[in-house]
Amino acid sequence: MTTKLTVAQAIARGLKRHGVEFIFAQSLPSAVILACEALGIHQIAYRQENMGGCMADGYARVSGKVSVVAAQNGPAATLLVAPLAEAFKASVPIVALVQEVERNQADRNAFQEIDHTAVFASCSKWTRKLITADRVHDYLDAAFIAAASGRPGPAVLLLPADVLREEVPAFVEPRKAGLGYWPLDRLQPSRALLDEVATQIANAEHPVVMVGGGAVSLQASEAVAKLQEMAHLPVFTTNMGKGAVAETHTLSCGVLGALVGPTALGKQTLPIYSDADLIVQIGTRNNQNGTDNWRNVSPTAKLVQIDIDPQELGRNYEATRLVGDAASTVEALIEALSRCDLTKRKAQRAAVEQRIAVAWSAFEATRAPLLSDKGPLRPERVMASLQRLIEPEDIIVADASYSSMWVVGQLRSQRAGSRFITPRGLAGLGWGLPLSMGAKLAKPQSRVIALVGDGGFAHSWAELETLTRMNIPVLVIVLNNGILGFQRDAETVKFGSYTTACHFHDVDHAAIARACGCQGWRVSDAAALDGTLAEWMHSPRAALLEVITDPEAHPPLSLFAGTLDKAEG
Ligand SMILES: Cc1ncc(C[n+]2csc(CCOP(=O)(O)OP(=O)(O)O)c2C)c(N)n1
Ligand SMILES: [Mg+2]
Repeated sequence: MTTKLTVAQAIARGLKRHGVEFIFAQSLPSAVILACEALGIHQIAYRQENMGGCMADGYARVSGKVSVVAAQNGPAATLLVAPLAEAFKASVPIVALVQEVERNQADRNAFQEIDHTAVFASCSKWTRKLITADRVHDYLDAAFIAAASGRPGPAVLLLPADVLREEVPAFVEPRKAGLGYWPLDRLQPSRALLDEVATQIANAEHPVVMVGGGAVSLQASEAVAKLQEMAHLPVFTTNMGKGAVAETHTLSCGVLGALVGPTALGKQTLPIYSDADLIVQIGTRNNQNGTDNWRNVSPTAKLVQIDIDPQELGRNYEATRLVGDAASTVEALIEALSRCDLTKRKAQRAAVEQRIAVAWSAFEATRAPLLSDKGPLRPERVMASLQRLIEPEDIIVADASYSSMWVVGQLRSQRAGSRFITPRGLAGLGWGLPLSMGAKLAKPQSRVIALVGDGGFAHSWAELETLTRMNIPVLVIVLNNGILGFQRDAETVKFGSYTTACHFHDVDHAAIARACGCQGWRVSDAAALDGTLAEWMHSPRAALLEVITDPEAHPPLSLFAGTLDKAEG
């Protein structure tokens, strides 16, 4: 039996075949969204494309599925550039379905016509236009394959409005495979290479592991946790890798990146990393922030890099190349290690654990004064309140700027695979709220909390209405210090002065939330903070908690060494 389908309907069916449950959109391309809704694919109707793309990002990061965002041609399409750029840099698979002008209107100055291929060239792995109805399945599947295979990232499928209305010819066979998950292929290096690396790990004097954002899926986290335990290896993570292991494990050294100032954990743990003669890196790009300006990696250390992207291997340091997906490569490495004599590792374990325990205690001691109940509240105090209340299944999301640093530097992950989501691909402001919305849709049973600065949050206020309308019960904690904190501080240390942009008029964020139908509270003292947070944890709903925080507080970034952070003790 053949049912005649339009291209738009065929696309909706294709999305269903790939397991798509949500499409982040604002009604456009209308034929596609109507067809999706008719098939039970829920439209998460964003207020602005920037945010919609970022919701799709959060959804893909947490669900392990390829997410789908859709937009109109022209101005709407250009607003997708920023979130796709974040996803491109952070390796998150998103399929963007973008309407294109009708074929016979191309290059005639049609309304809202722009060269989309050029627009998306810098921020997608793949951008193509569907130009005939008979190729619809080929192109839709190609988009999913581009997004989810190899190093994941965004793929853009351009859909001319007239093609969407055409019927798919009867001779076109429907496809059957579901391609909506990632990584699509589980590649592994050769056994010989894995055996060689396992022997190096067994015999090294002081091996360590550094885990990045490429290893935060549940499967990869479980594998890394197993590697840590069976081979007795100290494990660090990058900002994006936070949560890959339990930071309460005796061999966990927490996050190491640019947070190495006086009150940072990194100040205490950096020597453990610098002393390494062998560093096993899993899914990390050795980027600027992750390595503190490429300073943390000892020049004498040997590197082994596990990465799905062959071009990341050896980019900044020479490394033994283990090309493969994090989960299956680490699992294969564990197998190779089980064939090795690990006596040396076992013998060193107690001393390594002791060194790590001393580092954590020193960190706790140096930050203790910052956790005071006295106002104005420090963000560290807010994080301490959160730490007391969160459970391992909760998902913590941060906006760019200091919020990301408070989350990665102050919270302690309680289990392998717990999720801390930071927009460290490009660190664009405004991503905290939409990332948290995508995360909540992906894992509705988890409580989701977004920590945002007042500057960054102003990019996303409008989506508070989406929270209410779509019933997405996340908590947004706004750290209101009244300033563009990082901007002010970075300019101060670089120029001795800062521009007039840095101070804001007083904004009542709680009132904005209430106006959009969310709960909204504003607190400035410790008791109210703790009480309100506990109340929300007990009964999570779409809400905003605005905390008035100390504008003098800054996280202990290396950038401030010797200036804002004076003589280091
Ligand atoms: C889209 C975007 N615009 C500008 C910047 C540059 N920038 C980085 S941090 C920052 C200040 C952020 O202030 P706020 O969100 O209030 O956080 P705070 O540092 O005060 O905690 C700015 C302007 C950016 N990262 N992204
Ligand atoms: Mg601020």
